[in-house]
Amino acid sequence: MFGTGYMNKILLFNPRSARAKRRIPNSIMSIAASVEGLYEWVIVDGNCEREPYDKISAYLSSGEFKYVGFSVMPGPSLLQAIPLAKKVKKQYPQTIMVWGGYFASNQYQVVIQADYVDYVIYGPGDHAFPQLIHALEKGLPLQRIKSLIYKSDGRIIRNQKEELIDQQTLPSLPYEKLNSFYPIEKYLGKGYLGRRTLAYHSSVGCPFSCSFCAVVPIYNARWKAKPAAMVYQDIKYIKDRWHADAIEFHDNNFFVSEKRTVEFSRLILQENMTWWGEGRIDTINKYSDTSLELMRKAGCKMIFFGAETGNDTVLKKMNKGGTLCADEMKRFAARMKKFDIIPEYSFVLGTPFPTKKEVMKQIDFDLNFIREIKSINPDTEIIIYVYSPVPVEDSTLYNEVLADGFRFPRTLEEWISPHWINFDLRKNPLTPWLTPRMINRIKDFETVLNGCYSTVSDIRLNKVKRNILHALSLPRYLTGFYWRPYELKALQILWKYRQPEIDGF
Ligand code: B12
Ligand code: SF4
Repeated sequence: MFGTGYMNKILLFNPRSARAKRRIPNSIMSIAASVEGLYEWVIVDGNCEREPYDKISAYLSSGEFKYVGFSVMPGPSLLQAIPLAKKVKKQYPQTIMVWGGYFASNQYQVVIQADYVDYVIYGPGDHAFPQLIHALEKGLPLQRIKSLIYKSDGRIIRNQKEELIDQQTLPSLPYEKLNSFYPIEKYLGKGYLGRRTLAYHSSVGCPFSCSFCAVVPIYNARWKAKPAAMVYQDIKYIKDRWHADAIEFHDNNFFVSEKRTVEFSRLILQENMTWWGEGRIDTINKYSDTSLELMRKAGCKMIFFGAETGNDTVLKKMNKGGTLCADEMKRFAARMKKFDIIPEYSFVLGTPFPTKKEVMKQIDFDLNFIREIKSINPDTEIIIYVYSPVPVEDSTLYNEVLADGFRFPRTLEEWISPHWINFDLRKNPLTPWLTPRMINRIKDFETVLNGCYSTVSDIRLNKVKRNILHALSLPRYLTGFYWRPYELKALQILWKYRQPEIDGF
């Protein structure tokens, strides 16, 4: 059954987000799934197009498209999303522009104020998007559409947020149709995990409320997952149809339920696939040895963990929750050695303190803590972020940040200035308490650390290059002399050293 004819087709756009490796665009695919069978839709993926606007314009000039949906996360994808949305609205003013995704949800005020965005859906769009299109098609009121933000008489209206959707009720993603726009094989990238890596998203939200995390304002400490059997079925289908041999789970917190992880591991065991996901140290540390052994046997090769800091007081300020503490991080790094699962520890450096001296002291404390983790389990991969505030309202950390004078941009255009793009990349944020000296200290350490222990996920970096980097950086690492490691930086640029935190995992 298709809407009311040809004039209400939907164009869904996924702006370019990665420099190289493409991934199945699960966000925009979920939105496509939500209108599949109801309205005609097409996908334009900025990651697969040299000039996405040409493709968009070719569709829109047919006059058959009424709705344009943009999936917008922060960072470099804004560099396409913002100018292209503006251009679409200018050239095709009759189209209705809807934005969704993490950026649109967390920064909705600035998004909805742009005169080229008509509607924002904050949080999951699986129900809200088809409901919005239906209401617009039928001229129905919008007040009851949960998670919708719109303008009315110059005011911004933010409807009530929808409860989390039971994930097993959601339709399967329209892979075959995506394949008709862009070959799925091209989305199954070669990487550390395998030759054909599938990106899969099996749960939404997270049960925790860390005050630096973008998941919190959207999901408010709630988590819902697809059952293990459903996850397995989807993966098996892609494996059989397109020969995927590895899986990147894109869930914010894949491992919340030991039972589900174990069930999934039992099912996937026979498929000979490798996989990776994100979890919490204190959650997985409560898994039994038997579960961890099974996971490894079933292909779990590496797990990403938010370690954040080695300072328990800062963990508290971050509202990290659970039982996570520096001591557990150390014990867990040691425990993972036994199972041959690589722990990937991510740290958030540069949180605010009353004085600059204290900020610097904490940075140095964390750098030393990272070294300690490396000495306990040298295989631990280290990811370093610099704290970039997210609007977690009413959290101690965010309130402190506002009191320190931090402000988000007031227009969408400002978000695409180079320093705000860097802010999004969580590498060089413009927080008032960080000085260039502090940022350099973090970056210099990171360069030396990456030289000494190059990430295993950079598959292009051969043994010879690794050895050269290691030999060159070792004296610096051993003596703690990180200052201006230009020689290492030059080699990393020359060899296009891959940073998982920027290029994806
Ligand atoms: C895959 C991924 C990427 C991919 C690219 C994805 C792509 N678009 O092609 C790569 C690896 C390149 C990447 C990079 C970055 N990412 Co990223 N990424 C993710 C990840 C892991 C999965 C996204 C996904 O597929 N989700 C599955 C879908 C189903 O969920 P969803 O996106 O929320 O979509 C739902 C709703 O948002 C909404 N929706 C989404 N789009 C639309 C569109 C419309 C029209 C509507 C109506 C609704 C709607 O409905 C969907 C279905 O319910 C998320 C974390 C996560 N679990 O979501 C982080 C995440 C989005 N990334 C994040 C960040 C910060 C980045 C980076 C900026 C920095 C970094 N260092 O990681 C880089 C920069 C790249 C860039 N933006 O250009 C943050 C965003 C934080 C924030 N402040 O908002 C997240 C949340 C991770 C995190 N927990 O911190 N990322
Ligand atoms: S545990 Fe991870 S995903 Fe969950 S709120 Fe904290 S940082 Fe975010």
